[in-house]
Amino acid sequence: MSNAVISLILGGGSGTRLYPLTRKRSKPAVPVAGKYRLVDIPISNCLNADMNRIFVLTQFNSASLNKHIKNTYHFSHFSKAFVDILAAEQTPDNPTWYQGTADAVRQCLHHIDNYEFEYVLILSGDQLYQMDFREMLQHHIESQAEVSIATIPVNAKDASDFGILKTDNEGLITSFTEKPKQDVLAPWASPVSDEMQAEGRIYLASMGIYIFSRKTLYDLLNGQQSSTDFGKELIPYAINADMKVVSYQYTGYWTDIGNISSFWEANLGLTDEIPKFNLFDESHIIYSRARMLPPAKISGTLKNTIISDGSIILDSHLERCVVGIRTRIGRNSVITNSYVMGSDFYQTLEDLDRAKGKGHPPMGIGDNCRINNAIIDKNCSIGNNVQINVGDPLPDGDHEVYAVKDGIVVIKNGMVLPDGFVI
Ligand code: ADQ
Ligand code: ADP
Repeated sequence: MSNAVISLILGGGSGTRLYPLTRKRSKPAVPVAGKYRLVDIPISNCLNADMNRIFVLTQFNSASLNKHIKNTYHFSHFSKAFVDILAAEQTPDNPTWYQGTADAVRQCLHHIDNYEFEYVLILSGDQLYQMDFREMLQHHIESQAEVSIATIPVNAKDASDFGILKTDNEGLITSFTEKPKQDVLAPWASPVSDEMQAEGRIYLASMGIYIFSRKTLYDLLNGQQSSTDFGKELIPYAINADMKVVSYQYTGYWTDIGNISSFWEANLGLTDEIPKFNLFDESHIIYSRARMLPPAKISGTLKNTIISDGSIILDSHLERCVVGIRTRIGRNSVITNSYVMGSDFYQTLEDLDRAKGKGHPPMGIGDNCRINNAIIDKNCSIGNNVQINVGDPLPDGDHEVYAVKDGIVVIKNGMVLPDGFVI
């Protein structure tokens, strides 16, 4: 049945919630877990389910996304598999960017028209989870659904960030409200298992993962031309129009990583002794670019820390950190609760001389630094004796070399922090 599916990954709108990580790249290209990009997560879930005809819909077509997809997802000439990027494009009929998730899919329909498929799997590009979409498809077929929505129980605090729904005893969705405010939440509680009840997870949330039967998707998108968003308009419309919209309840780990604090937490969660998201599961491989980097070389001390290929860590101490590819860290630095994304390339001796001539430190992190609760974007040069976020809590704000969001300092891509810089 997997051959009957086309997958569409919603790669992101303006990307403001992940700013400044999306300052120079589209959201799907944001590095995650040291060596992957956000888009690798939904693509890998599709490939693991043998659903290997995949489009990534993105608002802008950054060079790094293109390059990553082109360099990573190669398939045999004998298969029909592909991963293609569809960037918002101006056409004579459509002079605008994607106006929302449903509009993005509507504007791409002409690209998928000519393929053979019966179902369209629509995925968000900013979630961390390992789900077998074959089970969801099976459920969609067996329940003769027109639309299936993957759902998960959440607590009251989180419920306002999601589409919340209610079902009948057969799992048919009877009502849906997009991101309800806290004061109107109470009537939206659903019966859940004892375990979920004990955790206060009594609201059934949409995971933003949909399967549409082909005709249903075309009818809805063509019939409701003014609907631009799935959660806000099209899904509530389909339910109110008595279409068969079914809940597929998921019980595994799933988290939305659409903003800086959830992104930071999800990455650092990977350093737990038994992480909720399992990078080591051979039946759910997360694919990424094979880079032929040398192994990491470490002479410091590490606690609950992930180190990616090609890194060089001298005598420093790291605790609860994710360290990305090609990271260089000097001596006597202490880094805690941070995601250091690493570098896209190694500096040559000539590069280093040139940088020195400009008074710039080498790429990576120097000696005697103290860094806490931070995300260091790629290709940053952080000098010696730099302190980041080790003093009083910092207010949110956007500055030239960094931004603070929810108390987390994000050093922008490629920035240079001279010796002694304090944030
Ligand atoms: P949100 O995630 O808040 O809620 P939205 O901002 O529409 O919804 O994003 C869904 C996905 O589409 C994200 O991956 C986003 O980056 C991407 N996206 C948004 N606009 C886009 C555009 N113009 N072009 C391409 N991609 C775009 C949705 C549902 C909720 C549900 C949550 C679960 O609306 O009902 O609970 O997902 O996370
Ligand atoms: P990865 O997948 O390893 O993160 P990408 O190929 O997506 O890497 O990005 C690497 C980026 O770094 C590319 O844009 C590449 O052109 C750039 N790059 C590689 N070497 C250098 C260099 N010496 N100086 C500047 N940019 C470089």
